[in-house]
Amino acid sequence: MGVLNVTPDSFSDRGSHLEPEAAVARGLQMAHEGSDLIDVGGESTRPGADPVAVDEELRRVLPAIRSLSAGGIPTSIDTSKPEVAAEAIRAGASVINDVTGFRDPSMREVAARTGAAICIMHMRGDPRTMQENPRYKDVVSEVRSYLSAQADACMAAGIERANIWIDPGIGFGKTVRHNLALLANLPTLANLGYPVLIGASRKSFIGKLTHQDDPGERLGGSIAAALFAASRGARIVRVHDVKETVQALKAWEAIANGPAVWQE
Ligand code: HH2
Repeated sequence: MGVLNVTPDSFSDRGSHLEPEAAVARGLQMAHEGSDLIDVGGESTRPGADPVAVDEELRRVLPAIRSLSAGGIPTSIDTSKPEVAAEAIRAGASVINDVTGFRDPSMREVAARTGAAICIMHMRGDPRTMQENPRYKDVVSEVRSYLSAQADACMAAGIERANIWIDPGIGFGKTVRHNLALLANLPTLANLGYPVLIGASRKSFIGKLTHQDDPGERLGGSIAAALFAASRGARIVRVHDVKETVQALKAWEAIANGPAVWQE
C-alpha cells in the first residue's frame, strides 16, 4: 500500500502532492513501482493536526481517486468521515481505511452498503491527544481485544468477514515500547484470522530508535520495520517509499524461500 497524502500538513511529505496533477502523478508512480493499492488521504492524522471539513477533504481526494481508478489502479480512502468514504467509493475507491476503527456506526453502514473492504485501525484517544502519556496494562491484549470487538461490530452491521483487515495503529497513542511490543507480537494479532496491515513507514518511533529527526531520512529503518512485519505475518505494509520497499520484500522473500524455490 503506497501512501498518497493530499494534504498541506502530513508529517512526512508536507504538501508536495496537494495539487491534483501532482497527486495523480505520484499515485501512478507508486503503482508503477509495485504498489498494489494507493491509500489516498485528505486529512493529516499526525498528533496535533487541524481538522478538515468534509467539502475540503473531498476536494483534495476525489480527483486522485477518480483518475487512478479510471486507470485501473486500486485505491483506498484514508478517512474517518462517512460522507467522504461514501463519495470516495462512488468515485472508484475499493477500501475504506479508518484510523478511528469504525467506531462511528455511520461508517460501518457505508461499508456494509457499498461492499467495500475495510481496514480497522486501533488508536488510543484522538489525534490531538493520543500521544499524551499513553498507558496500557497489556498493550498487545488490549489492542487485540479492541480489534476483535470492532470486527464483530462491523460484521453485525453487515460487513462481510472476508472484507475486514486489522491494524494495530503504530504510533497512534503508543510509546516506542508499545510499538515494539505490538510488532514483536504480530502473530498474536494475525491469529484473529484477518489480514494484518502495518504502517510504520517514516514514523517517529523509527526516528527515536535511530536518532533521526527528519522523516525523509528514515528509509532504512522503515524498510527494516516493513520486512520484520512481513516476516511476522503482516499481509499489507503501508509505505511512502514503494520502490525501495518492494525491492527489499522481493529480495527477502527469495532469500527466505531458499534455493529450492528459485527459478534461474
Ligand atoms: N498511519 C497514518 C495514516 N493512516 N492508516 C493505517 N491503516 N495505518 C497507519 O499506520 C496509518 C494510517 C499516518 O501516516 P501518514 O499518512 O504518512 O501521515 P499523516 O497522517 O500526517 O498524513
